Amino acid sequence: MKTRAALAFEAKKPLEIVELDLEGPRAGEVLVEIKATGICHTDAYTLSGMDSEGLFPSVLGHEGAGVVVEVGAGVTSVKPGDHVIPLYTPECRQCKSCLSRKTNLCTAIRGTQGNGVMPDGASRFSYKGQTVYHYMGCSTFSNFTVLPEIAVAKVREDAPFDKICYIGCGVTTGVGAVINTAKVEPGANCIVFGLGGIGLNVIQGLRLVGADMIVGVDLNPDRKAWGERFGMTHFVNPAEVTGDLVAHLVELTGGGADYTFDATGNTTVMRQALEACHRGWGESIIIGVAEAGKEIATRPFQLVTGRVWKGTAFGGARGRTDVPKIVDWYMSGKIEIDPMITHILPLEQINEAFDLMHHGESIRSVVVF
Ligand code: NAD
Ligand code: AHE
Ligand code: ZN
Repeated sequence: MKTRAALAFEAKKPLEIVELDLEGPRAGEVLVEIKATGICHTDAYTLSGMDSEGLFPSVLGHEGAGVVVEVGAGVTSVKPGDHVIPLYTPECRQCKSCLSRKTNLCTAIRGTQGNGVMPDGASRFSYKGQTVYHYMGCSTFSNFTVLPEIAVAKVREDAPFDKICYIGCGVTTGVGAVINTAKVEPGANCIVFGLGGIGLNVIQGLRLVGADMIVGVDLNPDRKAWGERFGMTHFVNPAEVTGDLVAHLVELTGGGADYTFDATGNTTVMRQALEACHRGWGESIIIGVAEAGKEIATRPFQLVTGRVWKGTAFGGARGRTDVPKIVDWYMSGKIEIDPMITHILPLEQINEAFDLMHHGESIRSVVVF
């Protein structure tokens, strides 16, 4: 079949709207009509050419929602007509990682996913006879895409696609980092670095669990009002701090934070986030993705004296189990999504969504098909 898609021909170039060829689902796979997709900073990161797994030409996008159109042989958990959210972190419920109950990082298809192909080693996308790669196992910048059955979460049918697509990455990552990874307790003092599409969801997660102090740190002064809108109690703009930022944050939080979160992807900020933790028990959660070649550093003393460095992918969420629950939380008003979706655009304007992100003018842009 043919599908309209925004194709990344090569790094650093605008996406081009083209008609691709798409093969149907094979055994264990589903064909999904994508109705809406968010644009996450990770898409921009891969398009920048700094992702060590970045492949071109490819169909980017990993924050979608849509409807199952067709299923391949042996598929039992979803059927045509079901509403689904694609999962870049699948949940096979059979691999060592899924069975460990210690991680959400299912390993069933991670190898082929990182190579831009389906589990059988081939791509379903092509353009004028040339292979086009899948991205993060999702490729939601295409109107139709093929996914393994284990990489879709079935969700309720009354939830709006143009809002719940954000649960496919940003919402789940931010809220999940608080609940699943840090396991923040009521009354905690916390600092969130980077108040964008992910960081604001960390903030609303902290409000949800009853954190006391929610400090937001961002270089963009416009983010103060955004943070306050979702529960931030204090705002710090590093550009306005005289002296050392870490010392300022340690003093503000009465000796350091119980939990800090990096949602910038900047390795200098990651160090600041670790060192702004309270001596003896503070935990710092890395959410941001840094470019190939970047490394994090701190004095071992920081860890010897009880600070803990952790990371989180997809907020520690087990997609097929947790994503339908997060959709319920949104539908019941427990978490907010609508105000964070600042721009809705047609596919033809998808490059504007990247510009808005880079200029700090959007929280989340969503493309509707
Ligand atoms: P975004 O562009 O919407 O937000 C980033 C924010 O960080 C902006 O508000 C920006 O002003 C701020 N910022 C940048 N540099 C800063 C600095 N030095 N100090 C303070 N603030 C700074 O991006 P996003 O979509 O929210 O993504 C954030 C990061 O999270 C990216 O690195 C992205 O790749 C990553 N991410 C990780 C996961 C995961 O599963 N671990 C999931 C989604 C996104
Ligand atoms: N290919 C990248 C990996 C970047 C990365 O860490 N991705 C996150 C999701 S970001 C979503 O916006 C993730 O899920 N990581 C776990 C995994 O298995 O990739 C690189 O930098 O090499
Ligand atoms: Zn993402």
